[in-house]
Amino acid sequence: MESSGGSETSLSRRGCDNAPTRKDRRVGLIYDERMCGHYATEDGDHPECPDRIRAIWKSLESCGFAKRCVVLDAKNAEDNHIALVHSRNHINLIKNTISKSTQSGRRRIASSYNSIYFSKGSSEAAYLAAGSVIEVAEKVAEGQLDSSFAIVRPPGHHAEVDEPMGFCLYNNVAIAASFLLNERKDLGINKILIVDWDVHHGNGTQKMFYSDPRVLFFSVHRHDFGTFYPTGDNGSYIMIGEGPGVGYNINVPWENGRCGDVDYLAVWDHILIPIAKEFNPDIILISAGFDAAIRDPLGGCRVTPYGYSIMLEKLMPFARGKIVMALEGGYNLDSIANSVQACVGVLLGDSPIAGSPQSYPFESTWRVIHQVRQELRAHWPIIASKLPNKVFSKPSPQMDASERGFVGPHSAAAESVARTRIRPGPPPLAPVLLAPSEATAVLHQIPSSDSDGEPENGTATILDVVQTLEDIIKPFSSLKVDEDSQELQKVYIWYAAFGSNMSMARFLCYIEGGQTEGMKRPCVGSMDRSKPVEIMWKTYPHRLFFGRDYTSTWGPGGVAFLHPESNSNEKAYLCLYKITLEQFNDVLLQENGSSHHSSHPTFDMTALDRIKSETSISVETPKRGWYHNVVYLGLEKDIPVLTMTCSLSDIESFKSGTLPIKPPCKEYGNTLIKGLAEGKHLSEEEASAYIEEAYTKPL
Ligand code: X5A
Ligand code: ZN
Repeated sequence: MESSGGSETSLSRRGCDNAPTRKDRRVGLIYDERMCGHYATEDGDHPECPDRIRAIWKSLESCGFAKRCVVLDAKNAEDNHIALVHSRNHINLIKNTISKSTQSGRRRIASSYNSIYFSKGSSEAAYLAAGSVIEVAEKVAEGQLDSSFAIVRPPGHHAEVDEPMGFCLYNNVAIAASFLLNERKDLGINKILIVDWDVHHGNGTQKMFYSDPRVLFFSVHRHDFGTFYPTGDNGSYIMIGEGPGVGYNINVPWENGRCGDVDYLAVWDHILIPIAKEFNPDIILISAGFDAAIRDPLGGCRVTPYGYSIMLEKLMPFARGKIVMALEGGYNLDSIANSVQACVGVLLGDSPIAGSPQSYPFESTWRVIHQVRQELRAHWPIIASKLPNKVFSKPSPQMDASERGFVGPHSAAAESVARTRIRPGPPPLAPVLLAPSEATAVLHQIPSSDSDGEPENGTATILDVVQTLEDIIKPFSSLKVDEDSQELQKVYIWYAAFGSNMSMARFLCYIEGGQTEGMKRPCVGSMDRSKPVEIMWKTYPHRLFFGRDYTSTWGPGGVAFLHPESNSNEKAYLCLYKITLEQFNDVLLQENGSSHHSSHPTFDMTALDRIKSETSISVETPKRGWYHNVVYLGLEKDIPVLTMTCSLSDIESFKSGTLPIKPPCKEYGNTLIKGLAEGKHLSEEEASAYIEEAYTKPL
């Protein structure tokens, strides 16, 4: 692609192709091809690949940004600087062991770590990545540069004191922070804010500064209740630091994927920015992963280049603009190239790229923001005020059924507009997303009823104002993040359960998250956490049976399947839940062992149309579990009845004995009986006889 701006992937931006009228800020850039010498030798498709930084560099060159920046040479980090955060043992591993080993030796060593590969050039790349971040951080701290972006790999934020992890060898950002604080005291950098917006938790960085109040570490990441990489509790919001560092570690753990611009901006407005004001950093280091970007294959989130540019723009007023960005993750080449381009434009001082935040923050976003603020309120009084739980009443018809909850989100859009339209003067760069209580302050003159900002008597007044804003809001609400899911959540189906999901409590785990007795691990739940709107029991002339020998939910034992080839001698009891097609997709994903919510539905409207004539459809799920065969069981009150079971070829294998027929384990069996008894068509005795027959009678 040429630098003339004809590139399809380059962003529309004033000043991208033409020189801006005002003088560029001095922005440092580092890129070095030698960092491509680190690559996965066994796995040509490894997401953390050399082309990542090549794609970024190419896009910065072709849009003309590279020319407008100060391009610096990459530098090797010195061992004594690395040793500020890593053990000598770890340095020895990266410096000597992996360079001196044979390829098979490297493979063996790498396999003893979590998500790590090594190649011949890994050591050199790791030294250049760490050294380059030090280099730009030093130049920015000295004032030779206003800000900078280090396009480095391998990434760093998962690297622990004594071990590489999660594609990371040296913790580049932590090393640079420690370097400024300990080796360049003369530069007067006493307080550092590290913003880690990589979609994964920055476990390594957190640990390195956990008791250090000079470093405020802020990480926003998918946590999915501890099931998302790097898994466990370290990324939880309760991890706020220790000793003198209490209050200086802030985690914002998403409960689910699909978070996008508005979710991140809500967190910026309600947590990060107020606290950054209070902390008043001398410099900001950004662990800039772009795996929360839309279309990233690992992240499952939806941040756009516009979103990243606003997140960055909102940090520019701090530390007199001294911002050092270092690449972490990000695995869709186009997404990372466009996102970095958007950020470098902001650093250069260009006017913002076109875009607008879409839709409203998720209900879960407000929940998480609330939890984080509660946890940190004692340390940061600025966020001590309570975010009210329910301020406005139910959304109006055109607003309802939004996949994004009505608690807060509805009002958030209103407030955005309120600020943009009601306030005098030019509209702000980006809508400031306000909590409902803070909205009342913006729409001042409207009395708020109590100190918690939870209006009772004042509700009508606020609602009136919101109502009058409806017309202005409409253009906002019609901007859809994901056309598909907007459609899916308006379409109802009956999900017919024949296994443990016949027990309402068990099934609700797929909707609301959590686990019931006997389950080995919790579910993430659906994006739409509303309960089934109707429940009905029915029998079908199909055969229930139990096969295979293990489930991740229940452990060892058989799993319930339905043999859907109609046989009038058979009778299966099914519990029908009326849920949305979107919820059905979320159930389908969880049944097939995925903790992800994919942004593209597996079973969409087209599939729903098709299944009526084809009877069953095998769907693609990320992990392809045992329940990927969606079966159509007819209509009930004009609504399609769907269930999910194994493939017909699996059924053949069960018949021939290639796959085992097995009874369910005790906990699973109990839940099944409980579910059937809830339906009131069977007594507990009849239910257990029905279950027993299902694994004793031959198929
Ligand atoms: C830096 C980064 C992700 C590791 C995922 C391992 N690491 N499954 O994004
Ligand atoms: Zn990541």
